[in-house]
Amino acid sequence: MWLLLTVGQSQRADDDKPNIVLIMADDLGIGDLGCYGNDTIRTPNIDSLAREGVQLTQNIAAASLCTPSRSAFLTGRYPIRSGMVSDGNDRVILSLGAPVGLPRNETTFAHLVKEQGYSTAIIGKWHQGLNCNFRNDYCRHPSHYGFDYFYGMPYSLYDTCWPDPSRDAELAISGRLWICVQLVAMAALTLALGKLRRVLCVPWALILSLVLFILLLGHFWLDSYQSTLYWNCLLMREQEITEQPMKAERAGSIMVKEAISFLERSFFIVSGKLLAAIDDLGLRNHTLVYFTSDHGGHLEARLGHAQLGGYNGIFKGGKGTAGWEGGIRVPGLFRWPGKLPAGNVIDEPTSLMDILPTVAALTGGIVPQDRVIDGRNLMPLLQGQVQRSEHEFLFHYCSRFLHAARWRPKDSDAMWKVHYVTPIFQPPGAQACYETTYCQCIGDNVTYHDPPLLFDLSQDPSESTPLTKDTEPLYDLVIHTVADAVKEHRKTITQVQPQLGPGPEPQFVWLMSCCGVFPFCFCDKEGDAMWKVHYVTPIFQPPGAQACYETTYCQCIGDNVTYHDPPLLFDLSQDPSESTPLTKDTEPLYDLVIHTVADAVKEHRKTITQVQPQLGPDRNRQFVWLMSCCGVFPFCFCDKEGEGSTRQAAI
Ligand SMILES: [Ca+2]
Repeated sequence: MWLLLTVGQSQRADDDKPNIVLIMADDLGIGDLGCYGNDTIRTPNIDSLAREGVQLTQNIAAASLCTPSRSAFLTGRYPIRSGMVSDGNDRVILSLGAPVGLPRNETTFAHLVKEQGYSTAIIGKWHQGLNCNFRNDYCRHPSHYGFDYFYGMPYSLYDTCWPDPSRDAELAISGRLWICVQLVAMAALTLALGKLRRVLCVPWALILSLVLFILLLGHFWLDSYQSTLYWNCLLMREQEITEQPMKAERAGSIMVKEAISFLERSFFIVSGKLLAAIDDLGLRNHTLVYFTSDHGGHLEARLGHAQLGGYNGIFKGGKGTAGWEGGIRVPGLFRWPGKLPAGNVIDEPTSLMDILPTVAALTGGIVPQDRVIDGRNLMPLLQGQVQRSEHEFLFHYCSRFLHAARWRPKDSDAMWKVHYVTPIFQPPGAQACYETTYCQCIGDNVTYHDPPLLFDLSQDPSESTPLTKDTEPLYDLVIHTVADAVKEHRKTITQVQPQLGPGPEPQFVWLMSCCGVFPFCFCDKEGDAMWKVHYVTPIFQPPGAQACYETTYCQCIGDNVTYHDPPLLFDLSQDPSESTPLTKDTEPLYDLVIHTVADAVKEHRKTITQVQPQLGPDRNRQFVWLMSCCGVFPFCFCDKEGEGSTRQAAI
């Protein structure tokens, strides 16, 4: 699932101020991409960015989970500075009913470029909060953070948002429970009225027990109804909910369409996928494209033995592990033809927080001066003007707890990494935290290291063998230098109110977004129709069958087909099994669709040239002199295969 952050200029860009397209994948592991060494998954479009631009091999997310990583990406600041952390193990916003999110006084890169006259849009996942005091107040909507346009998920794409056959039964039961509640309520009401009017002779105990039964059923119904699926899995366009619950399986394609559509509105593009669309408009040389992921792949996301959550290559850990590279080392690709050298690979440490100052430098935006910005302008490094990253130190937080730090000395090729806290992988022997779904930050599931663990990533990128005083002469120097840097860094941290945790955030039912009349929140305004028009259909036989059993195959013309005038119409997005034809009464677009498709058929027919059919009546005649023969006709028998190859074929 992609997050597409598109920031475009309202007019055709001049050379100095490019259009900017930032693409952030969700949970994509660095090992998932061909340009980072994956040889089983084909990622040609992303690989082309590496080929035509600059590839960062040590691009670091500021956190290993969605909410804080994205906060840091947007603001150029460690999440601890904006309060997008907790005092416990809870690190993401867990519900749209929680009155938390990115504080409004934070400045995002969208704010900066908007001030410079850019049009800005965010398409995809937000996950930075939504409401503050009441339903649909949208106090933390992207529109308050510099984005002119928003389409996507205000929350996230949790497992519960995906169609899950194992949930079908639960959802069906929920629906039936609601019917039961209504039926029993009607029965109780009828009995009570009958008793009061002295028409029925039933004991009050029975009526009372029915009422208790209703309350019980209602409780179960509400319980299932309050699930994430209904309250958190939804799509919005600007400030309107367009789909609740969201249909996750089609959300990805809608996002891409929306991203292109935003470019179209800004640049009059007519067709093509996102990158192709940029090329189509001739904006290739005027557009900076950045590709990254919010953190490493989710190792614990598995179905049986099948890995679902991404691959982090040689790096240890994944989504949720704050210190190990697998959680925080992400792809980093920049393309700006003519301005950035093609095919350049940079092994210096860079951060997702660098985007804000980089974008500011490119657009003339002014980086906020009243707060600490942790990111650095990457342009000198990307353009080859400097060889070294400005990040001598980077700090790796788990929530508000510092787990590790890296040091890139200015005068050596070493890449030191010091771990103060590491998660305990479970079960024993595992390489991830399968028992807790995500690795944790504090408590019994982590190990506190004193002395700290030390690695040199330039020699041991997979952090397999900690260095000691015996194996590394610089051990003491490195440990002390990094400890001093941590101390200095901590002095720059101002205490702010944590937005998250500890413990599950309070969820308020009056904050839950709703596209109908609460609690009946269902809508689908996406209009992602897939029309299908049938002019001729085969007649299934025998009557009542669902195939052509009497003719072996269904036929094309003649008595065994039905000619439809008017044609049959279905919307496959709503009725994929083509069970109920739409009519003028049931589908307002009926005429429009029928005529549009008829026109398309007419145009298509114009492209068909009459040629002699190869098949069909009389064409399938058989001539004995055309029959192949391995012997002397008509004695055509042979077997030159041998048993071995037969056996092989059987395998
Ligand atoms: Ca994520």
